[in-house]
Amino acid sequence: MKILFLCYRFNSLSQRLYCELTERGHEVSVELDVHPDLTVEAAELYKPDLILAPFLKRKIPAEVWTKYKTLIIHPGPPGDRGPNAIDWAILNEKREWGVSLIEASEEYDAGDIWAYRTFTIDFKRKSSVYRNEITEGAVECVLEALEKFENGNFKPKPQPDEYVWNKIEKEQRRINWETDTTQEILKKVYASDSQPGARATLQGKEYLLYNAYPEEELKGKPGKIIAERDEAICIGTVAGTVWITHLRETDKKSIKLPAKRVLKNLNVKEEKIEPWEKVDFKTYREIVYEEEESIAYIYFNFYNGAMSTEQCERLRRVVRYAKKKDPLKP
Ligand code: THG
Repeated sequence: MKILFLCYRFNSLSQRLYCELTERGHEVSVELDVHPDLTVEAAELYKPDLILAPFLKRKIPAEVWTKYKTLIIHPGPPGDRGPNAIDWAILNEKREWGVSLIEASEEYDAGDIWAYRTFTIDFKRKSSVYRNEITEGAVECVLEALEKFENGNFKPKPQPDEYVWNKIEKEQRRINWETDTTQEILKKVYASDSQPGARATLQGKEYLLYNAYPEEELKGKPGKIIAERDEAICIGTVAGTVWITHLRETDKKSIKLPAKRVLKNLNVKEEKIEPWEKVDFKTYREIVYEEEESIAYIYFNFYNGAMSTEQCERLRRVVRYAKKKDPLKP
């Protein structure tokens, strides 16, 4: 089949679907959403059998979806509509969530359902839900819908009673150090993970916060930075502390970096934990070394999957430790 992808960006889900479909012999063309006129033109030039929108924020012009069957991946269960769907799911502590393949219509996400999957999400960060549960579910939905479409006699189902989300306002992602519990702080950072970040004041200035971890040992005053570890910072809450690994200044040109590089005058204690130390409380650990039945395991959970020079060096140190240790010779 000739399939046209309409996407805001060729993101991880779009790339995954591209591979799944081309591997099955489909011809896929990708059109980025630059302007509605270009979308119309792309459809007219390519004349696809089917249009898929794996990751799209803007309206597909009626000229397109009335002429070509157009299916949209929505990161929520049937009946759920609107932007920031996963963010809302996390903020509202939903346990049951889903992904739907919705036929494009005039109203956002209000069209009939071609396929959907449901799953449980237990207090996870947005990027993890998107890249795992949503992506796996979306692939299954798309393959199922292609079969239904090729068979030719499938009638998609109207949506159940809808719930329409609004766009989340900046203020709803703001951390209030004086009143938010650690759980509420984690929730706001998890819901805003990767993009756009949770807002908070640190050292009298506003920042966007990313990648939070609970901490059970250290204590500190709400909103005060009390320690650092591997370029992450530990901040006091009303009842404990929380780790934040990445920060961004709020102006448009700034970029997300390890917290210690963004806060130029950080002067707090380094709370070091060696990767091979046994720790039985929740905390932030960038690299963990474990041994089991003469096998050494090194876990390195680097944010966004890219390594900085410093992280390479920290990892190399642990690899050296493992090599020297030679667990085969007790
Ligand atoms: N039909 C048509 N086009 C579509 C969809 C559709 N394009 C993609 C879209 N679904 C994906 N879902 C949504 C749902 C709601 C909103 C955007 C995409 C939305 N947007 C706000 C607005 O336009 O005012 C802006 C929110 C934001 O910027 O984040 O509400 O079903 N034809």
